[in-house]
Amino acid sequence: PPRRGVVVLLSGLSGSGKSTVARRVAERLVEGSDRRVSLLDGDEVRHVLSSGLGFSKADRDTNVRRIGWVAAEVARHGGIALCAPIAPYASVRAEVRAMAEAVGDFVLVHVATPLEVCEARDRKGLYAKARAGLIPAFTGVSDPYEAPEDAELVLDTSQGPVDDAAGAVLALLEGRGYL
Ligand code: GGZ
Repeated sequence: PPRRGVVVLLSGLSGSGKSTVARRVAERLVEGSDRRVSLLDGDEVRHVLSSGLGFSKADRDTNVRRIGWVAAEVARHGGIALCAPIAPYASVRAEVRAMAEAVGDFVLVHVATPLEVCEARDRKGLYAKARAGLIPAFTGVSDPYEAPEDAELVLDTSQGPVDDAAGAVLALLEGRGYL
């Protein structure tokens, strides 16, 4: 029988390492299991699924809801959907959890790399621009991030290599019988 699908939502600040961890998990799932894997990465989603949306609370909620809907469809068909938006608001994360649990399973991973670390990395120069007031409503600087209180897993990518963080996600999936 087809195995149960699962939605993995990696939530965290810009630069926290969500996408990197999600990509590594996807690679290792594709190499090491026969599961079908979809990666709904922030950049791609914003260009295609959510083009035209900005960063108001309403637009972020719409973005995360759309990601959750697509991910739940993947899970409905027995796949593993890895999603890596900031997803700063608890209420819409709870909506995604409910959508996923209606058709499969849900795992919330809080990529809790500290703001100071994300800001020091500043790989895209966005934090500097946000501090200079050039990007309004930037998460962690001038817009909220509601830290999850219901995460199945908490990671900090400043505490070790990406492979360890990805390994923790895989171990959790394995523990739930998905690998
Ligand atoms: C936060 C922003 C903003 C603002 C542009 N606030 O490091 P990045 O560049 O690649 O990841 C960030 C991405 C966030 O989009 P998400 O779809 O993940 O956000 S949400 O879940 O809240 O809908 C960042 C860039 O877009 N970016 N402006 N104001 N991040």
